[in-house]
Amino acid sequence: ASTAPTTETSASPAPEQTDKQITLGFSQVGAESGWRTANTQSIQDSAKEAGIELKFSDAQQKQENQIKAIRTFIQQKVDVIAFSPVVESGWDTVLKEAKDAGIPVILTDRAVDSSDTSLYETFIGSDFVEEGRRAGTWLVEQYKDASEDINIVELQGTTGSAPANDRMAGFAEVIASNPKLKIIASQTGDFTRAKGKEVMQAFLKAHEDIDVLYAHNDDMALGAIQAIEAAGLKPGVDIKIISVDGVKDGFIAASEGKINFIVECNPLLGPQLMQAVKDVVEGKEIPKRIVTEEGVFTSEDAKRELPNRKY
Ligand code: GYE
Repeated sequence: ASTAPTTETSASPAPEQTDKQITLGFSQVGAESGWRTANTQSIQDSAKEAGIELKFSDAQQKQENQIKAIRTFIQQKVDVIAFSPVVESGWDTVLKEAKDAGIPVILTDRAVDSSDTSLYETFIGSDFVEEGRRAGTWLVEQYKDASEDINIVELQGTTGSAPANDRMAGFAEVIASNPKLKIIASQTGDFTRAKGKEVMQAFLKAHEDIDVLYAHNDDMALGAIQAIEAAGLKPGVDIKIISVDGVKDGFIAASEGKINFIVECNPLLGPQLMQAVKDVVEGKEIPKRIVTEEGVFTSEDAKRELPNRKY
C-alpha cells in the first residue's frame, strides 16, 4: 500500500492566476472634456468593481508625460499597461521597452500609427472615421437641394490625435459628394471649451457668411456657441452646428436647438478594458480590435434622450 500514489504527490500547485492581485497602470490623456471626465470615471469605477489595482496617471494632454508614466509603470512591474495615446505617432520606442520587459499593453480610446502591431495586444475604442462620415452624411442630406455654396467652418480636435485626424477625414470624404459644401476654415480647438470659443471668435471675425460649424467634440461646440451668441447670432439657426461625443451638456444644447446634430462617441470603456486586462493576464487570445457601439442624435432625439443621459 505504501507504493500507491497519494493525492499529495499528484496535487497541482494552487491556481495562482485567479488569486493574484492584478495591477494595471493607466495613462490618461488629461481632463480636457466632458467625454474625458466620463471616461476616467468609467475606468476607475470598473477597476474597483473588477478588483484590479489601478495606478492612474493624468498626462495633461502631453505626450512626454505619457511616455514618462509608461516608463514608471515598467519600473513598477505592473501586470498590464493601458493608455489612451494623446497623438498617433511617436510611440514605438516606449512600446518596445514595455514589450522587452514582458508587460502587455492595451490601447484604449485612441490608436497609434505604429506599423508593428505586436507592440500592443488590442485597441478598444470607437471608429472615428465612421463618426466623421456620420456627421457628413447628415449635412449632405440637409443641404441636398442647396443652390448656393454652403460655408462650413471646422473645429478640429487635438492636432495629431486619432479622433482629430479621422473625424476630419471621414467628414471630408462624405461631403465631397456635393461640391456646394465648402470647408472655408479649419483649425484646432484642442478639444476644449476655451479654445473652441477663442477659435470660433476668430472664424466669425474673418468670415461673414458661415452657414455650418462642424466641431470634433461637444466641448468645442459649447465654447463656440458662446462666441456665436456674443456675436448676436443664433446657434443652431443662423449657424447650424454638428458635434461629436454626446455628453450631457451637449445633449442639453441639442435639446435647446443650439446643436442640430450629435454623433455619439461612447466614453464608457472601463468594463471592456477590465475584461481585456483579465483575459490578457490569463493568457487568453483577444481580438486585435474591439469597436464600441454608438448612434446619432438630432435635437428631437436629444430632447427625448436627455433624462437618460448619465454623463
Ligand atoms: O471625442 C473628446 C476627447 O479621444 C474620443 O477626446 C476621444 C476624444 C473625445 O477630448 O471629447
